[in-house]
Amino acid sequence: MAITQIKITVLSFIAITALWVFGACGTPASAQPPQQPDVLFLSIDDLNDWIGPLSGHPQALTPNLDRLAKRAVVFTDAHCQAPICNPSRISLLTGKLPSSTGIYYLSPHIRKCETTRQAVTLPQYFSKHGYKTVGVGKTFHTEGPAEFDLYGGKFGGMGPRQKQNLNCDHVHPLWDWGPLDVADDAMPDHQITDWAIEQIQQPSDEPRFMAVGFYRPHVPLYVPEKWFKPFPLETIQLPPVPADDLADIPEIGQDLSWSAVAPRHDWFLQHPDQWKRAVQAYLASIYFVDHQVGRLLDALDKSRRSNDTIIVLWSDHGFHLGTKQRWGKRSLWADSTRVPLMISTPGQKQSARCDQPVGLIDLFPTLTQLCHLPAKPGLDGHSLVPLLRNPSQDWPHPAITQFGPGNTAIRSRDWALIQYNDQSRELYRRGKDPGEFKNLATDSGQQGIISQLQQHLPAKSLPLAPGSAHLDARPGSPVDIDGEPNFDKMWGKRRSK
Ligand SMILES: [Ca+2]
Ligand SMILES: [Ca+2]
Repeated sequence: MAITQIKITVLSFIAITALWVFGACGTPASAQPPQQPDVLFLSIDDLNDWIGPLSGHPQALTPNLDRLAKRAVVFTDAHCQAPICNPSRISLLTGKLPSSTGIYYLSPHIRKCETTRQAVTLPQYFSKHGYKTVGVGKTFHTEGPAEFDLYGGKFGGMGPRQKQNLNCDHVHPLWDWGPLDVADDAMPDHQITDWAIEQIQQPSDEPRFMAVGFYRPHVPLYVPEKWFKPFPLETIQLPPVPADDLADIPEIGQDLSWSAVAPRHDWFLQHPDQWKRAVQAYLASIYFVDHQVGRLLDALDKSRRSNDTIIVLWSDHGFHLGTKQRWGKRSLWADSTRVPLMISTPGQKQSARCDQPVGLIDLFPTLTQLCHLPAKPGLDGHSLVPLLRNPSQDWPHPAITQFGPGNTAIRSRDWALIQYNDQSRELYRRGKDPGEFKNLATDSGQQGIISQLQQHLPAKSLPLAPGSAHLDARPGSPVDIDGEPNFDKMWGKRRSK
């Protein structure tokens, strides 16, 4: 395409988007109230940047996310506010940073904590302002029925489970991966999609906020065998993991108790075949969930509501599959914090990319503005509407991620600062070092930039809320009820193999 053509295309896109967004947010000429769009709010659990629009893994197959990207603004530098399900979702759904609620870990849950017990969450705010709110699957970490006008259920969530691990020589009782001998319709994500499609097909007199929360690629990495076929084991490419990467990381950053419920990387180094199998199963799980997103988009387009629907797609945090010699989430590195985030506004026909750092916490004020609801006071995020209008405009806000009081990552466009609560730090030059391999924090020439980034640390940081536990404490789980991991149960018997 000639440069002039590209310019015309970009300008037309901006004009179309601006028309819609200004129309949505400006003062209409007539006294008619603006029409309120529906919202389709799609979350995918534990999905990192291994999707086509973010190019995180060369073998990822995401034709339907690619298709959504063609009618959306793709936020290429979006980050969660906590690198783990419960606090990330609470932050998004309340519009508050973990440091404002004291919820940094897997517990307490939202309605069990004084700071959030009475919080009006995003779907509740829409419900209070005339929307019908519908939810299915995992939008909140565990909550469902009380948070929506209509809640469809979890349909078995992470299941179906296997009595025996598919991987017989597997190390960890909480994690497993491999092809399941079941049809797609036995999978909870498929059933959730069926339920959501039925809802989309129902006419509604009220504008509708529908949250659909998919469970894969959360572990166990089980999906039907056909989704594994495009990823033959011998072709699997592993992510780059420099052997000496941790040599410049402060002790607290290397503390493996942070990721105690995941297998250790040492085990994968001893079993490289299993490393490939885990990557293969993660890619297969993404391919499977992408298919479910596609089924929903098909139903939306057939319903003729797509020109009146805002689509938001997000994940609650990233995921390590060996990078930084780590597995799972629970770190402040970009592998854990970077998330897919796409917003499609009604009638949008073209793709745009926004490379400014943003957070999931920005979704609350963005959606209220796009849907003509009064702005909710006291939120910690910033409406992304200016970036939807002009994706390349200046953006003064860095993305903030927190994991425990005083452990905070600040990401500006050019720099990443990880500040730990023992005053140790990491500093990365993001453009030159997107993998965050070379820690510059001790370079004397960088103290000025560190001070600048520290200006963005939250002025007030609540301590851990009562009942906080690093891990999910449930009777019978490998995590003791006081929240401490039982390492014998976790790594005892199976580790001998
Ligand atoms: Ca998650
Ligand atoms: Ca390093």
